Amino acid sequence: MDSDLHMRPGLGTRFVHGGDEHDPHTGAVSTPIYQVSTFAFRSAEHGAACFAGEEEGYIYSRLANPTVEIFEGKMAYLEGTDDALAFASGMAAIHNLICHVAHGGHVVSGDTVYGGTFALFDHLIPRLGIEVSFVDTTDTVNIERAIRGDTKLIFVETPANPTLAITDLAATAELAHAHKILLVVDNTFSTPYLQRPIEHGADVALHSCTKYVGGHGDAVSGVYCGSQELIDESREWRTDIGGVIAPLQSWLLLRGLKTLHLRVERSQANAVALAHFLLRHPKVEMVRYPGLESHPQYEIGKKQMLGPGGILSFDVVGGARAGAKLINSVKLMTIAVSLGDCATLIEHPASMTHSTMSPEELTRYGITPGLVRIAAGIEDADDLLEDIERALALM
Ligand code: LCS
Repeated sequence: MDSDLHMRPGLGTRFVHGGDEHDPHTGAVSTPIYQVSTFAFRSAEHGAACFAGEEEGYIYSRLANPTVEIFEGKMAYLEGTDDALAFASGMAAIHNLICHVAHGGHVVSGDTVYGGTFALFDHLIPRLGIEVSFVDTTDTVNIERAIRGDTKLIFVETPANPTLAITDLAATAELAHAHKILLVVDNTFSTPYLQRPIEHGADVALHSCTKYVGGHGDAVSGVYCGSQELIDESREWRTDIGGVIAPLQSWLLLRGLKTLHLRVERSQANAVALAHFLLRHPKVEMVRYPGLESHPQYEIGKKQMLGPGGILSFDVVGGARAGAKLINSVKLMTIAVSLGDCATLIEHPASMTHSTMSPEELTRYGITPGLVRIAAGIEDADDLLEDIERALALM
């Protein structure tokens, strides 16, 4: 951003201008894609000095790449952290963070998280000697009870996928710091436009950039933002484990960020319209959306989020069979997992995104058999309402 601009520009301005300067060599307005795996050294001595860390210079794109660094810098700017590190997927970001912060220790995780995160925490990470306790983080008493002497971090999704449960960030951060452990927030659903966890005391803000950051359903990637010390350590782990983001993906995400505030506003307006429509519909049993006063953590959501976001879930009268019929009956909405796309996506968590959980776990964590999740896109609200109204009329 031009240094003449005042220090705290509006949010939209931050998304358009913040963190990515015009290319200093050419003045290119769009960040160049450094589609390159390796970088030439001036001499043997120069190469040795770069490897020894005595001279600054790019070496190899698994270690660092200019396009990737610009994306990471922009995410750190938007989340308000010293630095950020980007990965080939959201799951690669979570894996890196958990392995390097929690190795040999214990993690307290929210009990409603994306099904892939649950599988990593419940099925795989314990094999590496990392224990995970799943608790309902909407009540900090549950978190406090689960903290042990070897707990290294608290991991929460807020709002959570797919129940939209909200965790009080400020209260959880206070608890984490009293025990000298990190609070990691998966901020995928909110984006740094609607919620900036660091401002509420969290230590790390993490994203599946596959969603709103990219925003066009064409890039799988992830990132996390935190202190310089943390990110420097994480970089060492990423260098040796791999899972680095590609330059082209970074460029797609930089392009996505320039319109994120507009897309999120529109997606949210569509979700608000859908939530209010579904709330009144006789064939719908329960609507879970942070923008409804009936949401159990409505007040906390209002306190820490700029708006309720673009994702909602609900139960259709008649359970799983009715949910499937509804999903099969929509015409405009696309039956697909993922979220934060321009197109509205509809899915069935119990058999799709959260099928990594057993029927008992689904019940325990409030993912009912008939739950349907809609991730609103940026179409016209009237068309989405007509689509869902027509589909519900067939039930
Ligand atoms: N965190 C959250 C909150 C997510 O929703 C997802 C993916 C991830 C992390 C993992 O990111 P990825 O590796 O896919 O980039 N959520 C998905 C979903 O709800 N439908 O499909 C993927």
